Order: sequence, then C-alpha cells, then structure tokens
Amino acid sequence: MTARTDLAAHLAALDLPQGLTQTLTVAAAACVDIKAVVAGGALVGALGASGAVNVQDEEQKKLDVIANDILTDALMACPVVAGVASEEMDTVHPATNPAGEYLVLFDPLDGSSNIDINAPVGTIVSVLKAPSAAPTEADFLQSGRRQVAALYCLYGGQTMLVLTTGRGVAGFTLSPDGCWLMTHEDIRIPADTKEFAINMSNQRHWAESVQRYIDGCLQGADGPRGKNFNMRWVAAMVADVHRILMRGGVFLYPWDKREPNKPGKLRLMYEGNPMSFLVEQAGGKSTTDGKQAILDVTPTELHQRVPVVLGSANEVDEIAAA
Ligand code: FDP
Repeated sequence: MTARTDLAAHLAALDLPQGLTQTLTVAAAACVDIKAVVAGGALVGALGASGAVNVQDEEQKKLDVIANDILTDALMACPVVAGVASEEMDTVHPATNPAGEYLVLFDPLDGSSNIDINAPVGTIVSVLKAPSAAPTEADFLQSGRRQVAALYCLYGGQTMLVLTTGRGVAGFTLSPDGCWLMTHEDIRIPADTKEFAINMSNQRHWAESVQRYIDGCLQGADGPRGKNFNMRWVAAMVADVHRILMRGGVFLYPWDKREPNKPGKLRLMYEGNPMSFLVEQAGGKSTTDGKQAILDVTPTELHQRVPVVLGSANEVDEIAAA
C-alpha cells in the first residue's frame, strides 16, 4: 500500500505561517476528541438535552456543550490563538495569549437534531487573522473573504476532515490509530447536477422564486428542466455540504415568510462563511440567493443569520434565474 500524506505533512507542504499551522493542528486534534465522545454516545452520557438554551434560544444538547468545551479549551490554550467565538457562547472569548494572532469561530456540533438518532453530525471551523492580541467582538466581524482557513469535520460512517487554506480543498480520513490521512487530494464540485437538498416541509413558506425553482426540479423530465432530479436532506449542514463536495448538488436554506425579519436559519460567521470558503475553493458557488456571494456579506453581529444557496455552479445560476 502506498503511504498517504498526513495532515501535518500537508500543512507543512502548504508553507503556511507557523501560527496558522499550529491553530489548524489544535482544531483537528480537538475534532478527534469530539469524535470519541460522539462515538461513545449513550455509553459516555453524551446523548440528550443539557437542560440549557443557547443565546439563540435553541435547546442545547449535552453534546453541543461537550464539543464546545473541548474546542474552546484546546484553542484557548494554544498560544497563537487570540480569541474564540462559538454558536454555543453568547459573546466572544478573548484569550490572554500575548502572542495571539488568530481568531477562531466554530459551530462545535452541527446538526444537533441528529445526535440522539445516531445520524451524521459535524464540526465547522473558521479562522481569521486577529487585528490585535486583545480582540473585541468587532474584531471578529470580518467578511468571509478574509478567512485564512476553514474546515469541517464530519462524524459519519468515516470521520473526515475537509480543509481549505485558500489553495483548493483537501479531505482527510481519520485512521483507526488516530491519524488524519489524506484521502481526497483536490476536491472539485461538478458544475452540473440533478440533486437538490432543502427542507421540503417549509415549502409553503418560501419566496416565490424558490417555489418556482423547486417546482421545476420536481416536474423532472416532463418539466422546464427536462431532466429528473433526486432529493436528499440529512439535516446536518456538514453532511449535506459534504455530499455536494463529493458528487455535486445544491443545498438551500432560504429566507422564508414565517419570520420575515429573520434572514434565514443558518449562521453567517461559523456556518455560512466557512462552508462558502470551502465550496468556492472547490469550484462551486455559495450565495444568499443564487446571486450575492456569502463571502461578501458584511457582518454586523456575531450570531447573524444568513440565507444559504450553495453548490454546483450552473445549478446555483439556475436558482438565481428562477
Ligand atoms: P441543527 O439546527 O440541527 O444544528 O445548524 C443548523 C442546522 O442543524 C443545520 O446543520 C441543518 O442543515 C439545519 O439546521 C437543519 O434544519 P431543519 O431542522 O429545518 O431540517
């Protein structure tokens, strides 16, 4: 068997600033620790509700809290990290590292509704440069274009880490002895697809353009698109986006009429931005509505929400034109 490149060798070959390599190494190691708790499930008391709600008024699962603690503790102890922010924490946490250079934002456990049914969940991480070693919340509010790295970890049939530092996208699979080995060297999203992902139960609430687009897909070969579509919805953004990185497709979590003042469900800083960085680096498009790039959205608050339409480039264009 040929020897595979591991994450450390890949990061070394990229010749990144030493602090960025260190930050990514710590985040990847924290994902291995989270994977152990996910795999332990009920045996390690990781299932069920924590009894608390987060700043967005969502019920926290025990695993949300455990994963958040693992990442926070690991990153705050990393001398080059200047501060962290997370879906599960009200405000930013500045570190007291005098050599702090990087800000790390994360969704520690994405797809929380999958935890108790043993379906895929993930972790999403975004890395920014810190303007100072004593960052304020305003320092975290940088547009997605300024990310220096983004990764997700998918705890599925295999545990995979998918990473970009702005030079393409590489995927690593966790080996039984705990090493991240490169298994997907240069991930590219096909421009065309016949697969879409959306929570169909919200159909009646969508804007008319989204209704038109999905209706066209559902009509299949008999409709305006002239081809049959398949639908998938894992209900964990990491798993749905991973499928798109592996074989193409589009993922939509659009604005809808239920709460017209709420831009969408997903969060910009630790879901939309890192996933958009990965998708664009893999040749796909990631937008709010088929047109406006998520990476160009100006952040105004830490837990800001954003509508998301991403995936195969030509299909995202179809959504824009619907
Ligand atoms: P969850 O709330 O279960 O953590 O992050 C939000 C998210 O999951 C995404 O991962 C997922 O794509 C979406 O919400 C699922 O939403 P629905 O419950 O509407 O299916």
